[in-house]
Amino acid sequence: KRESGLPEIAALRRQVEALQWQVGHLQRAFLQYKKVELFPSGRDVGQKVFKSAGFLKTFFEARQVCAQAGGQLPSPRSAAENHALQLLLDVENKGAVFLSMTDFKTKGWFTYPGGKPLVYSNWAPGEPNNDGGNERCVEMYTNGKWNDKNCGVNRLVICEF
Ligand code: GMH
Ligand code: CA
Repeated sequence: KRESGLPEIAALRRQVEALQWQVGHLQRAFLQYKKVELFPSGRDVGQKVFKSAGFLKTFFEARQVCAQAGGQLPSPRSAAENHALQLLLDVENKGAVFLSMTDFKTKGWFTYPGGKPLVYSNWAPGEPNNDGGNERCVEMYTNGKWNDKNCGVNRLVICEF
C-alpha cells in the first residue's frame, strides 16, 4: 500500500490503524456486555437504562436503593420510555412499580426529584385522586398507566441509570 516518504507520517498512520482496531474491538465488546447486562431484567431506551432489583420496597427504601446504586427511581419522560418500563414490568410479573415523582412540596403538583414539573404523564382515568388524602407518590400499573399512591406500600423496585 501507499507509504508517505516521511517516517513521522508512516508512524502516525500505524498509530491511527491501531486505534481504529482498538475502537472496533471496544464497540463489539461493549455491545456484547450490554446484551449480557440487560438480560433478563433490564431494558434500554435511548440513553436510559431501566433495571429491576427483583424485590419489593416502600418508596423511601426504593429511593435509597437506587441512589446507593448510582441511579434513581424511574422517571419516564416520553411514551417510548414509559413503554420500555412497562415491558419490564410485564416480564417481571411482580406488580406495580414506584416512579420518582412526588407532590411532597405542593399537594397535587407532581414534580421530578429536582423539583421540575412533569414533561410527560400517563395518568389512569380519574388519577391523581389523592385517595384517603395521603397519596404523595406515583406508581405505574402493569398496563403502563400511573396512579398516585401512598408512599408506604411495598412495590417492585426498578432503578433508572
Ligand atoms: C379509589 C377509587 C379507585 C382508584 C383508587 C386509586 C388509589 O379507591 O377512585 O377507582 O383506583 O382510589 O386511585 O390510589
Ligand atoms: Ca390514586
